[in-house]
Amino acid sequence: MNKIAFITGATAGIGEACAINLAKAGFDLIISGRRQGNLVQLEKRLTSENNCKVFSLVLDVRNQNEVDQKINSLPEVWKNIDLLVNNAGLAVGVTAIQDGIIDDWERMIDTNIKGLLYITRSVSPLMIERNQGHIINITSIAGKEVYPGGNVYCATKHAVDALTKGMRIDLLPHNIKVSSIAPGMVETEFSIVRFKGDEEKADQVYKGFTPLYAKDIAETVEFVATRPAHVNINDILIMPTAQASSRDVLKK
Ligand code: NDP
Ligand code: 8X3
Repeated sequence: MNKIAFITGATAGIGEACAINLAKAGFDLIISGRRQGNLVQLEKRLTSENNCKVFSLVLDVRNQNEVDQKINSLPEVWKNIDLLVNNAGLAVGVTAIQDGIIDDWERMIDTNIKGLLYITRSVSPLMIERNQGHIINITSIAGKEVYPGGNVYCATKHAVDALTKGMRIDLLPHNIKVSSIAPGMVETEFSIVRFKGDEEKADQVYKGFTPLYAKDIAETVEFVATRPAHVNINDILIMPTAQASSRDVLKK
C-alpha cells in the first residue's frame, strides 16, 4: 500500500480535486461523501488514471454512529490513515441573524463543526496508535473575517480555526501534524448549495473576476501534505488575486 489519505466531501469541488491530485502524488485514497453515484464515478476515474487503490465510504458526517461504525469497520489495512483532509462542509443562506432560518443554522453547525469533530474523533486514535499522521482542515477566509449575512457560516469556520489550534496542541505528543488551509472564493458547487439550487444566483458570485478553482486548493493541500517529516505548515490563507478581503473583490 501507498500512504493513505482520507478525504471527506470528495464527491464534488475541493474534495474531489484533492482526491485527483493526491492520487497523482502517489496516495491511496479513502473517498467519502453522501452521493454514492459520484463516489463510484470518481473511484473509476482515480483507478483508471493512476496506480492507486481507492476505498469509497458513503457517509453523512453529521451522523456520529454512522461515522464511528464505518471507520471502525474499515479493513485493517485501510485503517493506516496517514492523511485526513477534513473538507466536507457547506454554507446555507446569507440571511441576517434576525431573520435566520434555524434549519440552515443547524445544517451548517452539524456539518462544519460537529461532522469534522466526529470524523476527527474516529480517525485520530488510529493515527495515535501508529504515532504518525497529518490532519488538514479546510477552513475559510470566513474563519478569519465576518461579512454581512455570513454570521453562522463564519462562526462555524472560526470554530474550525480554533479547533485546528486545539488539535495541534493535543496531538503534539503523538507526532501528528495539524494544518489548516483557508481559501477565499473558489468556484465549486458551494454557492449552488448556499443558494439552495439557484444556479443563476450562484453564477453571479463568480462573475466579473477570476475566482480560485478547486484545483488551486488541491495543489495547496498536496504541498502541505508532502513537506518533510520535520516541517508542518500551520496555516495558509489563499485568495484569488482579485480578492483582498471577504468584502473587497475587484469585479469588472
Ligand atoms: P462543494 O459544495 O463543491 O463540495 C462540498 C462537499 O462536502 C461535497 O463533496 C459534499 O458531498 C460534502 N458534504 C456536504 N455535507 C456533507 C455531509 N453532511 N456529509 C458528508 N459530506 C458532506 O463545496 P466546496 O468544495 O467549495 O467546499 C469544500 C469545503 O471548502 C467546505 O468545507 C467549504 O466550507 C470550504 N470552502 C469553500 C470555499 C468556496 O468558495 N467554495 C471557500 C472557503 C472554504 P455530498 O453532498 O455528496 O455529501
Ligand atoms: C467560502 C468563502 O467568502 O463565501 O468559505 O465565505 S465565502
